[in-house]
Amino acid sequence: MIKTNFYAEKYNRCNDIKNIKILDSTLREGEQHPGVYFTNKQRIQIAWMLDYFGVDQIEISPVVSVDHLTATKTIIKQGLKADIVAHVRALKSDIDIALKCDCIWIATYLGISDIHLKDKLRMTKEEALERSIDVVEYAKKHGLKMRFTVEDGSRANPEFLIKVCKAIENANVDRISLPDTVGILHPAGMYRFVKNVRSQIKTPLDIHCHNDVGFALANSFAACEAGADQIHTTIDGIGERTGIPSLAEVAIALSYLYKKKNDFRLDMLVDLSRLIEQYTKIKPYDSKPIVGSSAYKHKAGTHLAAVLKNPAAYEIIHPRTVGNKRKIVFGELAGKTGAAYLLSILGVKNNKKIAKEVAIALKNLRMGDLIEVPLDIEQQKSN
Ligand code: HCA
Ligand code: CU
Repeated sequence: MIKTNFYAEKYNRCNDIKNIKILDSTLREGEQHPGVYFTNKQRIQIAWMLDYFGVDQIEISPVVSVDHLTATKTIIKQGLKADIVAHVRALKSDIDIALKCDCIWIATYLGISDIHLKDKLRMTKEEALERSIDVVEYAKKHGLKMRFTVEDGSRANPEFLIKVCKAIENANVDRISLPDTVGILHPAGMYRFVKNVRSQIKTPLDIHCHNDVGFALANSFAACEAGADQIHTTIDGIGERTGIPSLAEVAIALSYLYKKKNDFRLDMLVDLSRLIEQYTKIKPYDSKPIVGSSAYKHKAGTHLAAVLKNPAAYEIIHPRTVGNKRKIVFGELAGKTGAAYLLSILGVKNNKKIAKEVAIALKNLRMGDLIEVPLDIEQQKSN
């Protein structure tokens, strides 16, 4: 069991949460992010790395282009541990394309909110219900494992949502995805939304949260507390508009805050993020949790003084655990301890007076962050 803090762990205790799985959708939702397009070689490499990292399912859409169809087929042939889920529209013709890939898992989606039915699909509720049952029966008849996504579920009439869920459950759907497609719910709202479904439906539930207001991560866990057992992520959280929760944040929250046992190779998280940065040219902002370049930088003099004694004073997880690096930043906030440390790195030892003067000089220079150096205090102590 990973220890973080006795008291915090008491606050965080959460008995009713199950073992949560991760479906990564970098290759499907991620490619819906503006400007993102992977080559097939990149898609295959991303799938391998996600599998090695330890996600449970990897989602890709074979219907977007001929290239995507080839990528889906090739990735399925690799025999990875993770299930490869072919994401398609709720159309028999799309399911036929998925079947050509020799997939075991498919996911189909159909908008069921009034706005999607009326203005996007121009369909009545009865037609949508019939279509949902039809596609599930069709997929099951072909021996597929199937997830059905009630798209825009958080804005759908709850009675209709339950009606669709019950009908597809009766048709033997294997999983149901409850998406907050436009990121409109807050965590308590998400809890009630999922709880209502959970109390009437037995089928395992996925949760797919969009981040339009910044609640995607919190909502995903609120949904799990209400009974969902698989969270959708992408590397760095890329996706339509503002995306969905990032794999790194979900994996770390699961392991450290919710204390769920898993075999994730957490030390790959920064590598995964850098890989996506290289392929998409989208640099994660520096303060992005876990993978950001500032996630383990310490700057204020009081922080430096504490971190030099024990980094846990300001870090809950060792940077090496997630593949990141700790750095200390010397500038106008460095203070005496920071200045003394800077001097020691430069070979000037035990000079309190100079350290004081350097601290004042750094402050007077008003140049912000002058210099950054890596700090591997554990390594230094062991030398
Ligand atoms: C989309 C829809 C979707 C589907 C989610 C899911 C959403 O972008 O086409 O299949 O679980 O946000 O509703 O991504
Ligand atoms: Cu989505």
